[in-house]
Amino acid sequence: MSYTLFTADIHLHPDDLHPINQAFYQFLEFEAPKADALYILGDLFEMWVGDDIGLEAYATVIALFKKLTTKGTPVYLLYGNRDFLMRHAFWEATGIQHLKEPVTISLYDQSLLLLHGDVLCTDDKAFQRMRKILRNPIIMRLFLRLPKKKRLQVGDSMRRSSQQHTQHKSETIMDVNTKAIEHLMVKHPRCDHLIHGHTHRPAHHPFVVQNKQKHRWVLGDWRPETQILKISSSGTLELIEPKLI
Ligand SMILES: [Mn+2]
Repeated sequence: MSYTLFTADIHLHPDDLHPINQAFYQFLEFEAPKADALYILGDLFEMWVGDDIGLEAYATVIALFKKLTTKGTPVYLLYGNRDFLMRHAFWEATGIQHLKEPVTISLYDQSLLLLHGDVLCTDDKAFQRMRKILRNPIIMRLFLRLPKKKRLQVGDSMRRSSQQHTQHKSETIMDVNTKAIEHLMVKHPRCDHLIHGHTHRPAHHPFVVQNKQKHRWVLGDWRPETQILKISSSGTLELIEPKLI
């Protein structure tokens, strides 16, 4: 039976020998080619501060993606809160197709709604304020014009402050907001399944909106055991741990 795979939050490290990178490379080489398609719902990279830096730093995975897409497995990706500065050279080098969130897709007769998930964390006001600034097209353009060294410095300091930020916040503040989910589902009434990552709390949450049964699937990260979503052509959805050789 054919199937499609969904993953998120791999947070690839620039060091090829990092165990997460190794696990993901194995997955791309041996598991992903068996699927009809692969969807990556954000935060594939720990940090992406420009195609000129990233394509070099992540050369191994870029080549693996190119091989996968060239051999005929479509790969789709939407931005995460860590990696939203991939531009033309990235799509070109990998053959990955860019999706803009929130995106609805139709798969094996099911209507799915996909997003990274950070926009649903509306209780974290400081995070949302920062997000708005960072995703401003003018700010992004100015940032990408900075010299390489400067971009790496800014990226590093943002990573550090994000780590501190998450250490001191309560679990509830950093989780998704129920109202935000309801609002989103009302806006997309045909979708029965919402799939996202970001919180690193893999789970299946059935819920009801306007008397209709809905499902929220949260993807896991890759630390250490991962949870990805498999949707079979028969219509079943399940969170699975990919076999890594
Ligand atoms: Mn994230």
